[in-house]
Amino acid sequence: MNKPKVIVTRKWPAAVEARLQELYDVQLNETDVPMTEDELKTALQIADALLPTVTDSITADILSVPNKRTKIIGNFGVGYNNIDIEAAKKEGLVVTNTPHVLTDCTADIAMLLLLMSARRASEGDRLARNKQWNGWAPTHMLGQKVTGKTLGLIGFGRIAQAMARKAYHGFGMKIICTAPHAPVPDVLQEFQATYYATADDVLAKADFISLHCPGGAATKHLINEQRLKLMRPSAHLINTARGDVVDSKALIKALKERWIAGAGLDVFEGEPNIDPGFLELDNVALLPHLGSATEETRAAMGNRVLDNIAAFFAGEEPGDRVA
Ligand code: 8YV
Repeated sequence: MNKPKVIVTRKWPAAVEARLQELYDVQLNETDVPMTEDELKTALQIADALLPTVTDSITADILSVPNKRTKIIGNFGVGYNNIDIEAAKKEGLVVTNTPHVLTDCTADIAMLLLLMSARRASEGDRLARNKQWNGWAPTHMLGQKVTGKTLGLIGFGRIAQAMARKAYHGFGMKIICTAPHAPVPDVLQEFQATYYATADDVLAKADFISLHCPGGAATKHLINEQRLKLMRPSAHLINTARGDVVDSKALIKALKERWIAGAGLDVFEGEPNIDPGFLELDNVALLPHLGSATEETRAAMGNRVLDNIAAFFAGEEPGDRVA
């Protein structure tokens, strides 16, 4: 039997690419240059499986290309707002993602940004590098204490719970959260967390807000000017979810006019472009979408995609099917 044809849109960790080469008739992307819309359309016509990432926008137009051969899209990433899921369903395509394996590393980055923002780490690093440090002083670069403060989680899925675990056990933080559905009492009990029905309740009560909801139309600009004004002037906003959950212009205004104390961002609207307004501000820590960027996690994500397509080609239900 011929091996299924698989197209990988970006460069993956070497060990996973080697496994792909053993198992499939695979087209890798050595140059790592993202594929164009036309290349993605052609890929759907010649491959049995397409393996995209967050940088590939798999639109309804691409998915409706005639004479498709592709039956499964194995997304390398837990978030799948890069794929038009309704259109994929309409085209009869199976779509999978990579949950669980990136939970802790993404929560680590959220915690890192929380600490960076609270303790003014980016600003301090810039000061040291630019030789502007004149020496220790009792009132120099004071930030905010983290231990004992209230962390408000918007969304309470796997990554939010991992963040709650680190914050509660490691930093003695008080946990409050909101999500579309109230979590089961056992889950809240682990962190003595309090659930609120709306984001507005959490925004007003927390010292740190961390976003953990999916991207897409339903959460676009969830954090807008009006909601930023609900936050405390001493509060910080952390975003490791998706850039478009936050209205960038509103956040820049909030940081500039000190409606809030600071922000830590790993994701951006229209990334890799970052609104230049952020670059002029000292009270924002910026990371280039590093949530899952560890050697262990990126390999595990690739292997998870392989498990999903292997199940599919064996005629079984893939473990992480989202469409
Ligand atoms: C991934 C992420 O690296 O998995 C996700 O949803 O945001 C990232 O951590 C990226 O999506 C890869 O496609």
